[in-house]
Amino acid sequence: MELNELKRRRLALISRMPRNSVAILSSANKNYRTKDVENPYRQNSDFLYITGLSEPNLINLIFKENEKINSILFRDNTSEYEMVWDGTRIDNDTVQKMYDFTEVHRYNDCKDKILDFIKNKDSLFIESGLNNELDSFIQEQISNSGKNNRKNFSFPNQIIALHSLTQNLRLIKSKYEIKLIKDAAKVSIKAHKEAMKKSKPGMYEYELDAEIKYIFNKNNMHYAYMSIVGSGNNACTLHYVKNESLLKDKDLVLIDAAAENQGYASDITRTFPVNGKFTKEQAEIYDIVLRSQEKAIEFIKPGVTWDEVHKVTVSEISKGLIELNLLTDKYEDVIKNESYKDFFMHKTGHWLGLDVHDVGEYENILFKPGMVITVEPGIYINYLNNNVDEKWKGIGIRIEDDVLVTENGSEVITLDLPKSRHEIESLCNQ
Ligand SMILES: [Mn+2]
Repeated sequence: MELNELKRRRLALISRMPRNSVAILSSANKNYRTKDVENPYRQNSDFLYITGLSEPNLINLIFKENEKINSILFRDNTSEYEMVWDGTRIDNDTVQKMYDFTEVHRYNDCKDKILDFIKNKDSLFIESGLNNELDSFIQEQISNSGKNNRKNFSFPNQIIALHSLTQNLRLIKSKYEIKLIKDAAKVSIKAHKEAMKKSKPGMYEYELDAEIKYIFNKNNMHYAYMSIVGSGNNACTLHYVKNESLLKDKDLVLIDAAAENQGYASDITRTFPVNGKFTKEQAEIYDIVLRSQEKAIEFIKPGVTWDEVHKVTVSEISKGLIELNLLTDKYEDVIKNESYKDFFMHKTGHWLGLDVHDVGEYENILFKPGMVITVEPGIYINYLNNNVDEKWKGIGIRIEDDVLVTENGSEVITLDLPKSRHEIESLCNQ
C-alpha cells in the first residue's frame, strides 16, 4: 500500500469531519466456515481504506488537534501462542513507520486510551456492529457521563455513522485504486475466456467454475463474490450459485464471476452457447441485451445519473421485446406499466470498488470522473413464464462490463473481453 495514498485518504476523511470530532474504526472479526475452521480473512472495507491493514483485532482513532492529524492504532505484537500456531506478524514499530501512525498502543489498553482521546470531543464517528465490545463500552461511557455531570469533562453528544463520510470518499477512485481494479479485471477476463474455450456439452457448471477459480488463485487473487455459472433456465435465477447442473447442447450458460485484487473487486458477466453456436432465438435476445448495454455505455459521462442510464437500457430492451412480440403492449404502456420487468427485473448497474456492490448513494448523484460502475442489463425468460412462446423459454442473458467515468466520457475497463456474438462464437470454438 502506497504511503501517499494512505495519507491522502486520511486527510480527505479528516477534512470532512466537523471541528473537534473523532473517528473510531474497527477491523473485521475473523469469520468461521464451521466450528473452528476459518474462512480466508477479509478486512472491513472502510478499515482497509483508511489504515491499509488487513488483520483482525485492530482499532484506529483519527482526529485533528492543533492542525496535526492524529492516527492512533491499537494492535498487539505477536504472542508466543500465535508465533507457534499462526506465525509471526510484523511488529508494531514497523507497522507504525510503514503505515504512518502517530501512535501505536497495545490493544488491551484501548479502553482507557479511547476514553482519553474522546473526552471533550463534540462528535464521534463510528460504525456499530463491527466490534460489539467497543460498541457497548462507548454506549456505557456516554450514557453514564449523562447521569454524572460532576466530572470536569464531557463526552461527545453526537454519534454519527462513519459510513456517512467514507461512502462519499470511496466513490471517487484514485489512480492507485483504478490500477488495482484494472489488474483484477485482467485476471477476470482471462478466466472468462478460458471458460468459453473449455465449455462443451456434457460438462458440469462447477467444472467451468473450477477453471475460473483456478485462474484467480494462480494469479494470487480471490473471487470477489461467489461465481454464478447458470446454464439453461438456471441463468434466469439471478443469484444462482449452486453451479451443479449439466451443460446441455443448445443451452446458453451465463457466467457472472470476477476476481478481487488487494481488496478491489472487478465484476463481469458474459453469456455464451455451451456448444459454441447461438440458436436463432438466443441470438435475437442476445443482440437486444448487447445493444442496450452498448447504448448505456455510450451514454455514460460526467453529469449523468443512474436513473438516466437505466432509462436507456429499459428503453432498448422494451423496444426489442416488443419487436419479437414478447411484449404485446404499445411502447408507452410497457414503460408506464413497467411490464418490461417480467424480463428485466433488476437495475442496470452499481458502484464498484472495495465492495463489489460498493458504497454510495444512487439517487441524485451525478457521475464524476473517477467513479467506477458496472453496466449489466439482462433479459431472463423463465420456463415458468406461461405468457411466452415455448421457443423462448430458458433463455437468460446478461452482459456486464466495468466502466470508469472519465473527464470526457468513459473507459470500459473490461474492453478486452469480447461480447459480440461473432467474437464469442470464435472464442468458444478455439
Ligand atoms: Mn454486478
